[in-house]
Amino acid sequence: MDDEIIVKNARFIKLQTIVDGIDGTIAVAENFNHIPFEIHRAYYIYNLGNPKAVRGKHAHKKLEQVLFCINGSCEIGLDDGENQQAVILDKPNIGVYLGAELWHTMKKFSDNCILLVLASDVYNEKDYIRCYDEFTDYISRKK
Ligand code: T46
Repeated sequence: MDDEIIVKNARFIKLQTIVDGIDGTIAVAENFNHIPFEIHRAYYIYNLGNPKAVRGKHAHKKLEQVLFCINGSCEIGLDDGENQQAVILDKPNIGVYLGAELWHTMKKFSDNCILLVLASDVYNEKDYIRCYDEFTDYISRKK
């Protein structure tokens, strides 16, 4: 698995943590500080007990997001239309930034996985590209 992200419009994000001794750790996400946009929606995905589940399989035209696996682990597949890469999320304070126009998948969820997503906008189905051929057409039209 790669330590560096080579696909366009993606990078790892490390949250500030405050280690409170044996009593726990706090991870902090602030707009335009740890998170490179203003957060307009947060959602989380859980009950990921199906080992064959593959989520995502789409790109967004404009939406920016940061994904954190705040419990357990999973694999995020990234594809900018030219480069493909898979990264593992398994630390609650290390997420992956997904900019616009990035095909992504989420899979290999551990039983206890909880995926937290911070998003730059509210839900809008019109922002999704859910067909891979449409995605590659969309990317090449913008070149
Ligand atoms: C993304 C990845 C990382 C809503 O109605 N409101 C919402 O806020 C969301 C997130 C989803 N939905 C509906 C849309 C679909 O009918 O829930 C259904 C499942 O959504 P989707 O198939 O897009 O779920 P994932 O897990 O493939 O993708 C989600 C986000 O939808 C997406 O924006 O980038 O997580």
